[in-house]
Amino acid sequence: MAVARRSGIGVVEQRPARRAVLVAVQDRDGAATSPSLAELRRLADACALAVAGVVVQTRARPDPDTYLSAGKVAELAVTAAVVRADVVIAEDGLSARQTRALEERTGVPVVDRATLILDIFDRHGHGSGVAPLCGVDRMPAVVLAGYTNAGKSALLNRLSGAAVPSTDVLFATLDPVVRPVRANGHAFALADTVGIVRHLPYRRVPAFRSTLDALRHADLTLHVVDAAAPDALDQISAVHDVRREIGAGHLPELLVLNKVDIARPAGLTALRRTFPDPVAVSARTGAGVPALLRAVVTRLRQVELGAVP
Ligand SMILES: Nc1nc2c(ncn2[C@@H]2O[C@H](COP(=O)(O)OP(=O)(O)OP(=O)(O)O)[C@@H](O)[C@H]2O)c(=O)[nH]1
Ligand SMILES: [Mg+2]
Repeated sequence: MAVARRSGIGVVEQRPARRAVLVAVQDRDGAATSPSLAELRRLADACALAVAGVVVQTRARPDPDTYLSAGKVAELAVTAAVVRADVVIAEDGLSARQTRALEERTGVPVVDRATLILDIFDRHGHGSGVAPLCGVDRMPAVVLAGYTNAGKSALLNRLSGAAVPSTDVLFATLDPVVRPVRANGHAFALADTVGIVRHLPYRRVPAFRSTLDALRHADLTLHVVDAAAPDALDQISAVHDVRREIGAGHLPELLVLNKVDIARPAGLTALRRTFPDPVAVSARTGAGVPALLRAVVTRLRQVELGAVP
């Protein structure tokens, strides 16, 4: 892939994909590290958009009317024109007024990070209320779901090489992420989600909203189970209850027995007896991961979305 650099407008990748310009407002600390801008790049990648330019403004908070200052809006408009951008993607959530202001001044559709994530999960491009960005290039959406502490984030890291915090704390993940994964000639978008626990009114907890959306729109759910937990069977039931409750019970699910490095053989046998076709892995050691990727690709083919050019 040819890569060219032009001063002031970031990296221009020359390939036949739709082009996006990323735009962000960051305080001084954020500008130095910018993990969420790196994530926005990966999201654009998951959506088969080429990042053709990046415009960052250093200021305490976004302008309530125009998101950026007048000078930066002008820079964004020039950048979008120079790279012939198909879309501008903002790191922050945008109000309708900010979106309109940026679209008027750049002449290019403007979306925010949340819309991009919804688009990745929206098979038909209707849910987010905008024209689909991912369109025919959309990758299948695979969701890591499961009881809290099962190892979802650890598995996302293992499968995608990403650095998502994975710690022995309940609800370690409260800001779920999506990463592109390429395996065996196929590509899919893999999403982490917030862990499920028993007896929670999910619909009323805002932090769960994106998890519930992801579960409802997934092409395939990887139901991650802590196979070392003494109550693993109950945890599986709790997750199945939630899936049913939100109307996602009938969608394709692959059961992934995680932590096989520390699970007791008797516990594994009991799980295998109850669930016929699980894949056993260890996110920690990597055992079983190639078989898991093969199983994901096979299941995606079965749901007729696996073949990504
Ligand atoms: N031994 C072992 N530990 C694991 C494995 N996978 C994850 N863990 C540990 O289990 C704990 C929970 O892992 P996470 O990846 O944070 O679990 P999660 O499902 O994302 O948890 P929440 O986001 O809180 O719902 C961490 O201490 C991990 O290091 C594994 O395969 N083997
Ligand atoms: Mg997590």
